Parts: sequence; structure tokens; C-alpha cells
Amino acid sequence: MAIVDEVVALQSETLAAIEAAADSAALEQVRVAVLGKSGSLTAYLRGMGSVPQEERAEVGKTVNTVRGVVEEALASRKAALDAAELAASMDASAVDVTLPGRVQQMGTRHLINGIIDEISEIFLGLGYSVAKGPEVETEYYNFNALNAPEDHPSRGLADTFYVVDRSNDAHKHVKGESGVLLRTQTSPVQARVMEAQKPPIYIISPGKVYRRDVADPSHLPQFHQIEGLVVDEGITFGDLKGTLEYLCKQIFGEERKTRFRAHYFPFTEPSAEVDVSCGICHGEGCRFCKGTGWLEILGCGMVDPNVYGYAGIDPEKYSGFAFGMGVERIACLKYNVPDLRMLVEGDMRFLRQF
Ligand code: 2NL
Repeated sequence: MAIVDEVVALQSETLAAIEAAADSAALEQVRVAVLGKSGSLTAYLRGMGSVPQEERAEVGKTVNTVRGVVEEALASRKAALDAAELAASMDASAVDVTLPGRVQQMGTRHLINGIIDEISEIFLGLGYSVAKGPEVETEYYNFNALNAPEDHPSRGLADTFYVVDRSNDAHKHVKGESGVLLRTQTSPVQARVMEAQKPPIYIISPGKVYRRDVADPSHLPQFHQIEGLVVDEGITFGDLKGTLEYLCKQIFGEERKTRFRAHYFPFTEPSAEVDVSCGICHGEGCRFCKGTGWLEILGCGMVDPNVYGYAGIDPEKYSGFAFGMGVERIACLKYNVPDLRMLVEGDMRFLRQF
């Protein structure tokens, strides 16, 4: 075959190989095999010297034409392959912006913490401070320092969670050798403040308390309490009444009435329970207030002089009052929730309403 025909045949082969190259790496192999340093078309250019004189002009012209045609075919195939590869990689990493986003569920503050904050704000506005103390307490601060008699039923294993029980120990009444328990009220916080700090004292102590009860609509084994304590010169029962009436109106609304009923607590004398008029029947009597027209919301009284004795405060110089309320109970009364257990079940359909 004449050399010119060989070169023309090489062009057809090369164009077919370029068309068949599946990706840019395969295309590069074709380019090197034909136009590279030892490529098949390059070999014809290098070998021009040995081409017979009469063929040389035509062979040279053909080789140059073929080189132009091949270079153009390479460039156009390379552009097509690059575009296809870019499109494939964009498809592979594509984000479907029409899919719905993942919703981040926002939590809410629990109703109980909301009520604690609300009542704390009311007392902060009256100049009180918030006091905190341990939930694992000694029997001394939880009972003795609050004038609870040795045989008081709430001290028993049936009513209180003991961590260390020293009820058979002769030294149990000694402050440093007392039993250890989960506090049944937050009063031990106040007993500690009275011991550490001289009057005037204006504090509230919110926090968790524990009682050995089975959960039912009106009891929980773990709940929250807010207690308050005022000790100053010249404090009277009138100060107690005014403070708690103000508190009730702030929590439940101006239109609600309050009443004080005589009661007994070991740590206060005289003592009272406070009722607020029923928000459902407005005093007429209904199921929610069990027909009485009133809802019990807290206990209170003038601090018993014996309690000052434990704290080293002079009862001739100072007087004061104290009160305690269950936060879960207040929450249920405020929002007409029929069962305390609904507050601790963690059902977001219920809790999100507050
Ligand atoms: C209730 C009744 C009450 C107190 C708590 C108290 C504290 C000190 C001295 C005297 Cl340091 N008293 N606390 C007084 C009266 C009642 O709680 O029904 N709580 C749920």
C-alpha cells in the first residue's frame, strides 16, 4: 500500500478510536498512541527522510491534514466527555431542594419550673432572696431543728425515705450524729439559713422534696415545694395575712378570695391553712372544689419560739412567719388539671399547652 493510503487508513482508525473512547482517560490514551512522542502519526513525520522523493510532497501534506483532523476530533470528543462527566458528578451529589426539611423539635420550659419562676419573681419583688440547700438532708435539720417531736409519724420509715436510719441509735438526736434522709420539705434550708445568718431574714426556698407516698391524683412521691420565712423585729400575724393574700391574688387573679382556717403544725404557733375561692364555680360549690367553694393552697403560721431556740435567735427580740406550698398542687389548681400525675408523665401533647 502506498504511504499516503496508510496515513489515510490511520486517520479512519484513529477517528473510530476517538469515537469509541468511553472516558477522558481512554481518550488521552488514543492521543498518546497517535500524536505522542512515539505515536503512529508522529512516526510518519519523523520518517519523512526515507520517503521516496516523488511521494514526499503528498505524504507530508496528507500527514499534516490528518494531524489537523485528529486534533480537532480529539478536542471535540474531549469537550463532550468532560460535559458528560461533569453532569454525572452533579447528578451523583445532587440535593433535592424540594424535599421537606428536618423539623427541629423545640423544647419548652416545664410548667412546674414556670410556676417556681413566677412565684420567685413575686417574692423577689417584695425584697426576698432565694435560698437553696441539699436534697439529701440530716434528720436533725429536716425534723429536730423544726420542733418535730421524736414520735411524729412523718419521721417513720413508712413516710420518709431514709438513706441512713439511726432510729435505734442512742445519739440520734445529736446534731452531728443524725440519720440521713431525702428531705420531706424545704424547711431544712430555712433552718440552715437561720443558724448561719442573723435577722432580718426574708427568704423563700423552692426545690424538690420526697415523701414515701404512692402516686395517685393528689400525691406524688417526689414533688416541689416553695417555703417562705420572715424573721425580723415586730413581725405580726397581720404581716403574714397581707403577704399571703397578695401572693394568692398575684398567682390566681384579683377576683379570687382567700380565707385562713386554724390548723396545727409542729413548727408554727398559731398555724393556719389558706384556701382560695374555687375558680370554676366561684364559691358556689362544684366537683373540682368537692362542693366547698374553696381550694386549699398552703400552710402557714408564726414561727414557734422552740424553732428560734435551735437556731440561736432571741425570740424576745424577733418574731416571724413561715409558710409552705406544693408547687404541683398550685399548678393543677391554677390550670384546672385533675390529676397531679399528668405533670410527671412527660406527655408533650399535655405539657406543650403551658
Ligand atoms: C404545708 C405547710 C409549712 C412551714 C411550712 C416553716 C419553716 C421554718 C419554721 C417554721 Cl424554718 N415553719 N415552714 C410553716 C408552716 C407550714 O408548710 O402544707 N406545706 C406543703
